[in-house]
Formats: sequence, structure tokens, C-alpha cells
Amino acid sequence: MNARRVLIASANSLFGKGLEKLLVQKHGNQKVAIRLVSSMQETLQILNDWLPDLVILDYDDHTIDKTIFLNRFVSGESEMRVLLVSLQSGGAPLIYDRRMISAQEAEEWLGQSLQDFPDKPNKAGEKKDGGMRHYLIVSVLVGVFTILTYLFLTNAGLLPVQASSQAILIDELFDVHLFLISFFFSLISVFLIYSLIVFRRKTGETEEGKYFTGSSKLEVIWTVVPLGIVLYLSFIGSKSLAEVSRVDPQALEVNVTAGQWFWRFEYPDYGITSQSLTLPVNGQVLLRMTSLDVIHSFWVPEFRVKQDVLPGKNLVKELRFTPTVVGDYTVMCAELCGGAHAYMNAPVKVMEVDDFDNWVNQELAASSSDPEVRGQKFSTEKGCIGCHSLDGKPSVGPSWKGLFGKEEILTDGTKVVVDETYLRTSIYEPNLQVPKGYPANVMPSTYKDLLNEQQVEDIIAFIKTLQ
Ligand code: HEC
Ligand SMILES: [Cu+2]
Repeated sequence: MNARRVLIASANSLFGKGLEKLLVQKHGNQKVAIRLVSSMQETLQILNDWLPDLVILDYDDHTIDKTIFLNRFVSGESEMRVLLVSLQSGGAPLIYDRRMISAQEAEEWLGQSLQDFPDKPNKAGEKKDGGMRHYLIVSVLVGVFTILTYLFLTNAGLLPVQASSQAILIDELFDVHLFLISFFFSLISVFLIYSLIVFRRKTGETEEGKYFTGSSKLEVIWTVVPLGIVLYLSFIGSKSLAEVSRVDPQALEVNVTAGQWFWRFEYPDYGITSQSLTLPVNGQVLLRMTSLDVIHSFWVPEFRVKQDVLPGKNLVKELRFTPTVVGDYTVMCAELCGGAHAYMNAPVKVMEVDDFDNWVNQELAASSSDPEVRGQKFSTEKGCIGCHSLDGKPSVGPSWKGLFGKEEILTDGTKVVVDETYLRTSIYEPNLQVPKGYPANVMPSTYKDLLNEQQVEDIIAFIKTLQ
């Protein structure tokens, strides 16, 4: 029977000699063949040529590069074991079999310093405690940072006043979101910054970091937690959607017409048409909205509700809300709808119920009595007198004073007498007959959509009175 070949690798001659003596005493010269090596070069050489059955490696000896040795050890074909012995750590020696060594064991083996010797009894405990301490610090930091970010966001004035009962519900949703945003922002940035500072590579450290291939625990957590959050959000979202669209049969109806670039509000119960949305406080409003041209969007930020307004008779959209705070607001178009989109605003006035009734009466008085009064009202409301003076003073367009019956010279030199037909044409098609000295394409040509025939007749009646 062949003697067992044992290779002892250590630069420390006492280590090798001592072991050799021990083995020979125990097994006798015939049974074991022993060789001592003290350098990397020699070790690899003999490992190849002599094919020892067992290598005893002095773990405390740094002249033997563990990485190189381990590579050679695991890649060979023949049967071989290695015994790691660390006198300094005092732990029991570890034994590895070339054919059975696991990645985990190989990693343990490579732990470089004395402290990392795999079997050192208090090593595992120490690591764990260190880990727990980091988690504890990070958790506290995340908590503090979350609260600070949340306080900052909720006090930064991101939202205007809550002026409708729907706004309260919707702001609760915003609140939940702001909290989650604060938490995740803090979680990510605290972990990131903490790791950057605390786990920084220190000078002299050369090893690779630990290699992770995956963690089912983490993956379960980061799947289940967001899933729970999303389900919760959809629950509170649908709850408040139901509440926001709750129907009050007493609601005040207003028909809203949007166009490039104006808003028009009609109150079918009163027969009033207005350029501003006037509403009584604390009563539900039902808007029925349609567009004359492209898609617009009705949005009053203080009410927190928003609805696209679509062209087409069968695409009338409804929106309900209950204004709760008396005040002046602005409805804006929230859908990019062309050149003057940014200016597509109209005033919204929320008033006490008494004031609202007064307003209705005033409007009714103005619209009922005589055509000239109505004409004056429309000229103001539709913005005509922004460009046409009533007293003969020059403005963007010709003054209306003395206009009716006057002889007008047009840009092409022809002369016309201003009569009702001329006025009608000038309002519907401003660019057909342009008076001399005035630019074409300045007066809007949208009035054929904005004014009905009666309103145009009323305006003409009003112009006639200005002599
Ligand atoms: C943005 C300015 C502007 C607005 C708003 C405006 N106009 Fe004009 N208007 C003009 C200009 C400029 C002219 C002359 C050039 C032309 O005829 O296009 C004019 C011409 C007219 C004329 C012909 C006057 C003449 O001397 O021949 C009439 C009538 C008229 N506008 C009525 C109205 C009415 C009614 C409204 C409101 C429903 C209105 N305009 C709104 C600028 C405006
Ligand atoms: Cu618009």
C-alpha cells in the first residue's frame, strides 16, 4: 500500500516541524510521506507534481496567497483534501474536500484577516450585532427624515385654498401620497448616503466586496409591500370618487360652452347667459359641458375637480361640485387648445345665497326689458367695447359713436352707408369690409358662434342709439 502523501505549507518552520513530528509519531514513516514547503512557488509546484492526498495549510501565514491556492485546489482532478489550521485564532481546524467544497466554504476560507477565520467563536455574533446596529441607525434616520420631508411638503403651500366639499376628500388623498413620497424618498436617500459614508472602502482595503446573487426575503418584501400600498390607494381612491360624484337632485344646473378661446355659462332655470360662472355657496352645482371646436378642460384649482370638455352633441360631459367658500376664483382651460390657450380664463364668483338671488334678478332685468339695454350688456360682456369706444375716441377699432347712417370709406376705396346689413356683416365676417385706416384680422371672427341672431340684433339696436 502506498504511503499517504501529506504536504505541510507554512513559512513558519516550527509549525511544519511540529506537525511532521506529530504525524510520524502517530502513523510511522511507512504510512505517511511528508513534505514541508515554505513558499507559494514551491507549494504550487509540489501540488502539481507530487499530488498530495492532504495539504495542511497554515492559515496565519500570509506568504501563501489563499486566493491562488484555493483556485488551484478546486480546479484539480485528483482526490485531495486540505486542512486549515490557525494557531492564533485557537479555533478547531477546518477541513475541505476538493470535490465537495461549496461556494460558501470557499468564501469563508478567503476571509483574509485573523478575525475572519471561519471558526473564531465570537465572529458570527459580532457581525450580526454590527448589522443590527446599522439597521437600527438607518431606521431611525429614515423615520426622522420621513417626518421632516412630510412636514416640509405639507407646509410648502403646494395646494391653493380648499373651496369645495370635494376638495377636502381629494386633499386627504394628496396627504397620503405626500406621506408615501416622503417615506420612499427618505428610505432611498438615507440608505444611499449612509452606505456611501459608512461602508466606504478604507485605505489599505483591497478585497472585493461580498457578492450577492439574490435575496428571496427582500424580493418578497418589496413585492408585497407596494402591492398592499397600491391596493390601499385604489380603495381610498374609489371611495372618494364615489363621494365626489354623489348626486344631489337639488343641484343648480349650468350649461358650459367652451371654445377657442372663451367660456360661456348658461343657466337654463333662469334663462341667463353669462361670461362668468356665478354660484351660490354651499349648494351642489351640476355643469353640463360641451365644446364648439377642440378639446378643452374645465379646471378651478380651488375646487380640485377637473373635466375635459369635448366637441360633439353626444359627448356632453358632466361635473359636480359644491363650493364652500365665498370668493373669486378663475376657471382655466387645462388642455392645450391652440394659440390663446393660456388666456382661456373666466371669472368664477361664489357668493352668499342672497347675493346670488340679487345677481339673478339683475341679469333677468337686463335681459328682459328693451333690446338697446340688452345690446349694451352684450357689448360689455362679449368684450366689444374693449376695442370700440362709445364716445368717438379712437381705439383699436372704429368708435361706435355716430356710426349708424354714416358714410364709411373702405380700404379698397369704395364708399358704403352704414346700415343694419353692413353692421351685421361687420360683426359676422369682420374681414369682408374693412374700413380705411384699420387693420384686418384684428377683430375676432368667432362672433358668429358666440352671438345668436337676437343678440346681434340687440347690439345693432344699441349702436343705433349712439348718435
Ligand atoms: C380685438 C378688438 C376688437 C373687438 C373685441 C371687437 N372689434 Fe369690432 N372691429 C375691430 C377692428 C380693428 C375693426 C376694423 C377692421 C375690421 O372691420 O375688421 C372693427 C370693426 C367693427 C365694425 C365695423 C365698423 C366700421 O366702422 O365699419 C363693427 C360694426 C364692429 N367691429 C362690431 C363689433 C362688435 C359688435 C364686437 C363685439 C361683439 C366687436 N366689434 C369686437 C376690433 C374689434
Ligand atoms: Cu381650451
